Amino acid sequence: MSSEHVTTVADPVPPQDLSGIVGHRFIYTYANGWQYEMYVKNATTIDYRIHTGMVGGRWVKDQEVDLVQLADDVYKVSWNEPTGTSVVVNVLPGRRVLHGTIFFPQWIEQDGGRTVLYQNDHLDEMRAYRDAGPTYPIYVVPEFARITLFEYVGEDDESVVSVAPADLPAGFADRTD
Ligand code: FER
Repeated sequence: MSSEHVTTVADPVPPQDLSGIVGHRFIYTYANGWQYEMYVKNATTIDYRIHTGMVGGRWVKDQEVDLVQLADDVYKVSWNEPTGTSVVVNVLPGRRVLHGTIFFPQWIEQDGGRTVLYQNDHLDEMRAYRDAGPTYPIYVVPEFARITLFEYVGEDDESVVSVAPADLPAGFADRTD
């Protein structure tokens, strides 16, 4: 292998250009019908709302994530929640395609309603539920989704995700572009 193909933390292969996803808001519906909204606030932070599904109504700001570009038009976002849930989302904006795998601890499968709130006001409570479990077996939900809206709204804008899903104008999540 020639030295220009060595991958390192400081200089990864492929070289990273996150401009196609950072500062963007997208709304998508998983094949199981669950509708989500993600705002990539900057290269390390997302805000999101869950419009419908098992934990519809839940919303979160300032979730730290790992965000990478895997190839042209292919990004991967991964993180672990204070609830213990882990998520990996692969995003293909140009193709309007996304694939998410959610790894729920068992306590959320049994009683997901405990996470349906503005999580930022309940972080210690969520960590206590996480630590109480039960955690296993993990409930794995791997699904494709269709991106119905993908728009540039700018970086670090706290107004993009600032109200609960239920308090949005009628039809907000149904806008398409
Ligand atoms: C997603 C799938 C799951 C997502 C967030 C979650 C913002 C969060 C799940 C949870 O913690 O309840 O595509 O995007």
